[in-house]
Order: sequence, then C-alpha cells, then structure tokens
Amino acid sequence: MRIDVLTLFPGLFESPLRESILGRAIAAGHLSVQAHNIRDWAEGRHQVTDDAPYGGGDGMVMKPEPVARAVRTVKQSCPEAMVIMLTPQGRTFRQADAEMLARRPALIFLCGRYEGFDERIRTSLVDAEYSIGDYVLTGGEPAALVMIDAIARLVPGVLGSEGSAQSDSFADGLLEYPHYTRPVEWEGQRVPEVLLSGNHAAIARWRRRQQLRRTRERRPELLATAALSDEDQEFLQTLERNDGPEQG
Ligand code: 4FV
Repeated sequence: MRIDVLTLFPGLFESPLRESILGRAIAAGHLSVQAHNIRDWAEGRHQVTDDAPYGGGDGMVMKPEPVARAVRTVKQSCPEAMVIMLTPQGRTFRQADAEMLARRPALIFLCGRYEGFDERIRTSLVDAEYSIGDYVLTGGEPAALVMIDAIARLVPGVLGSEGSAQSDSFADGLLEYPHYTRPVEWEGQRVPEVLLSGNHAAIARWRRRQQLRRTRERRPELLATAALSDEDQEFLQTLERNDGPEQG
C-alpha cells in the first residue's frame, strides 16, 4: 500500500513512522508513507498557503491553489489514490472504515491547519472526509496518524508475530475480553481459574461471555450491530434477568 500525506508540517510524521510496528513495516516494504509539504506548491517569495476568510471572522483559511497543485502532482504518479480529507465535519472513522481502506492500493491524506481548507478543495479534489472524533485538533496531522496506524496494521505482513487483527476489539463488533499474563497472583488478585485450566472450549466460552458483558456495560449500542449467536443472546438475557453477581 502507498500512503501520501499532504501537510504544512511533514516533520510531525518522522518519528511515528520510524518506530515500532509501522517503522518495521515500512522498512520491510509492506507499505510506503511519504509526507509532502504543501508549501512546496505555494507561489511567490513567501509561499503563502493561507489567507483571511471571505465574509470576515477569526483565523485563516488554507488557499485552494497550493493544495490542488500538491494533490494533482502526487496523483500523477498514483492516479488510483483515494484522497481523504481530515475534518471534524467528516464521517467518524471506525474499524470497518480501516478494514475498507486497508484494501485500497493508495491513499492521500489531506491535513488541514487554521480554520481548515477553502471549501472548493472539498468539492473538487476530495473522495472522502473523515473525523477521528468530536473534538478540535490544532491540525489534521494527528488524525491522519491515527488513521494510518489503524489501517497499516491491517495490511498483510505488517502485524507479523505481534498478534493478529482477527482478535481485535470491534473485529466481531464487540469489545475485547480482559487479558492476563504472569504472575498468576498479583497484589492479592488471582488470574481467573478457567484461564489456567487448559480447557480451550471453556476458555473461549468465558472470553466470549466477558466480551458480551463488557460490551453490554460499556457500549450497549454496539450489541445492535454485532453478529450474535443464539447462545450469545441467551447469555445476554440471563444478564438482563439478573443483573446480579458475576457468572463464569
Ligand atoms: C479533526 C478531527 C480536527 C480542525 C481545524 C484541524 C482540525 C484544524 N480532523 N478529526 N477531529 N481538525 O479537529 O479530523 O484545521
């Protein structure tokens, strides 16, 4: 997969893309990530990339011309690339979006600053708009990094031994089950016996029930879209019936 990022601060992508899983994946050639400075496509001695908003108001707006030149230049070498604008007005990024985007050959992320982009960028050059959440960032760069991380780990070969994406939170639409490792006893807290039993069917059943319980408690709205078996439904009904003490 090829990823290009258009930003006024390409330095923000250096270390995150050098470290750990992403760093190794890029070094191994599983994906390429290039950050380009939009200012390189701005004209004039001062390479201006932003200007005052028509109609007045605070802040500055990113000019269309440098961004358009940047997008068109990158697309010359990658016509199939999907152009993604990071904006609080975009659809909220979800795991399903990460799975869909991870199947694309190439992505171009447009990172805004100040009040954002001139509207004509959105209407003439953008294929999709994403938000990572209902809060305001200083720029689209952190949002692009979040999306790149969530997408890259789904690219074949990236995760390697670090575990599989199959057992992810949200992979089956539910929150993940609790994890335990050594020591078996820590500050008086013991690892649940079933996990020490070696009985894989019982362990799988316990984990599934933990997922259902935790999702019901913390994100009940997810249950409506999760793929639930009859056994799952029965277990949820028992929880419904007796919101009493924990059941193994
Ligand atoms: C954002 C978000 C976000 C808005 C103005 C950058 C900022 C500034 N992007 N999800 N939330 N962007 O807050 O994606 O230009």
